[in-house]
Amino acid sequence: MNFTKKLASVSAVSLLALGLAACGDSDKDKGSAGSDKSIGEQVDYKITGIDPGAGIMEATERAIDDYGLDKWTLTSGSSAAMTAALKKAYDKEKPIIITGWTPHWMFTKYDLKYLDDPEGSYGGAEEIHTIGRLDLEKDHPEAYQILQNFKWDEEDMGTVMVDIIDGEEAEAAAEKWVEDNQDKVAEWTEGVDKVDGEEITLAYVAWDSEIASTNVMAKVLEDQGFKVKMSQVEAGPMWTAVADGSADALLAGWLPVTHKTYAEKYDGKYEDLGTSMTGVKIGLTVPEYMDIDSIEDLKE
Ligand code: PBE
Repeated sequence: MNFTKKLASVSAVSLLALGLAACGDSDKDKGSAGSDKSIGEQVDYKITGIDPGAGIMEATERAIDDYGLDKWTLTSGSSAAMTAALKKAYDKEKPIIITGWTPHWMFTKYDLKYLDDPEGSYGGAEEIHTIGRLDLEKDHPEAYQILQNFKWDEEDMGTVMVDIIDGEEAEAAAEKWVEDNQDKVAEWTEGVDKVDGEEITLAYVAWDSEIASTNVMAKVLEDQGFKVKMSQVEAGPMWTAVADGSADALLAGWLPVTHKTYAEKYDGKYEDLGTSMTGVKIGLTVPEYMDIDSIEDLKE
């Protein structure tokens, strides 16, 4: 916590203390630090989610079940709406519970923590897989090779994401990362022939992490001579597009848990081209200033 923030919370506490002294009895409606309301009451038993097709939404419904959170609801919207709600709550140090994942710039910009998940509703360490359509190797061997070689880490993706949230266009942020990381790109493209305008379609969802990865790969493939189309869709249609061959690949295959339902539904209709990142994670996320540590604490 930085000094200004500390000052702000100190003064909030003393104002609250003054208020209590003036009222002479405890005020149960404060709904923030110092409140004796349960976390559920403070946030109206609401978990702020993202687009309905996201795997983290399915995992959260599972968590609601696994932990017996009968009074709780998961609201859906978009990742942009969720991070806007987070900013609004965070700026006022209000309680909020969101569906978070890493890598994501929100963990860079705010002090956040995952709630412990002793039931394992969200799985453990996840990986991001690159998923190609059947026959991609035959039709576009050069793209196939590059997609198979694609590997980067949390810091790489974080750099692109933070540039975007700080106001850079996604394409420009990706271009900058590619320029600054020619050694990594060279590993992906080593020994791969250039092509002349072959068309490649990458399907993706407007999740911050996938906006970053898809723009970077689009730039790398373009530099290789491909004409790349980025097709922004919802999660279900993204998997369908690769399974029915209308898209060539997706970079957003979070497995083994997050996209398990999609991966099983389309089993045999795609090729797993490998892992681009390991040690990624999804889970319920709250600001550090909230006084809870585990999903179990939501039962109270
Ligand atoms: N995410 C980001 C996605 C996968 C990538 C965690 C929001 C999901 O939940 O499906």
